[in-house]
Amino acid sequence: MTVQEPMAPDYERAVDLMVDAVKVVLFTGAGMSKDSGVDTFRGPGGIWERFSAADLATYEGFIRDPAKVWKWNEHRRQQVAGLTPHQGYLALAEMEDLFPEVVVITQNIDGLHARSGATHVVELHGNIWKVRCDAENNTPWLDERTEFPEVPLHCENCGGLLRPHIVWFGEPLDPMDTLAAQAESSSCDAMLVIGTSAVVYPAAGYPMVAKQNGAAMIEVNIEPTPISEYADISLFGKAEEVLPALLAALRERMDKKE
Ligand code: BJW
Repeated sequence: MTVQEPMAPDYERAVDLMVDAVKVVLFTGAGMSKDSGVDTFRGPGGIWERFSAADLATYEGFIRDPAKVWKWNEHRRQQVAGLTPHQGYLALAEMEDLFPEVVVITQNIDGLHARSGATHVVELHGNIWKVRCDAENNTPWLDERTEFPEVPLHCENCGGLLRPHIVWFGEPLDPMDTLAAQAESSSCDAMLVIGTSAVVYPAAGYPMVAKQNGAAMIEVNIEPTPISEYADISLFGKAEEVLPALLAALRERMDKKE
């Protein structure tokens, strides 16, 4: 599908849907980071057009060639380390001033929500800045190196393979994360669904959990997705433009109410 010109977003309607919310969930995907310079996975120019998901995003691919997977992730770390969260990220972090409870549920592994100041983030697909030992299957730890002495990385404790703390295809998500995502989605008053193609499960199911439990659903994307027909409104445009505008519209309405 080609990228369409953004339609005029209906911010007033979105504000109506959000303004009285106590809990807001911000559900994000790769499109959220696109405007900071991180590639999306699908669509024109997406990662899966140039790289093999079977090689780079499955456990079987990792065991076949761990050095290749680590090299790719070293490259992505270098890319992400040099980026700044865009204005849309800052707008989402600022929403914490407007609502009693704001929770980010993200499919992204780049850590940009935390870097932009978000305080409550559930990372469904892991974090590229964490590693764990494949042999010991232990608790992941932070490893923020952008250059590795060797690839693949090995565990200092047992000599086994270290792996990125990323959820690959066919792997279960951390039950603590899915429990949190289910609980937050089913108890929120409004969910913003930003920059996701909504095709990867179980993550793609959480917007519907929110909707089925009575939350308003506001989508932000450059083009329609499978979520669009269930959304109360879709704001079509880039995250870096739509989110600051939405924040401004929310602030204006809230200031008037005071
Ligand atoms: C913009 C923009 C701008 C662009 N502004 N917007 C049910 C049916 C069929 C299959 C399954 C099913 N349930 C499970 C499966 C299997 C599979 C799956 O869902 N496959 C589908 C693809 C068919 N799911 C899994 O395997 C999951 N595990 C699992 O189910 O385990 C079960 C199990 C239980 C018990 C024991 C064992 C197993 C795991 C999924 C892991 C996903 N991992 C990845 C990447 C890992 C690799 C890596 O990064 O190193 O996570 S895949 C990739 O997709 C990445 C993303 O988080 C994820 C979602 O993508 P996202 O974020 O939506 O990005 P895109 O690129 O798809 O979309 C970008 C969007 O942004 C687009 O809409 C653009 O329009 C928009 N956009 N610019 C705003 N400027």
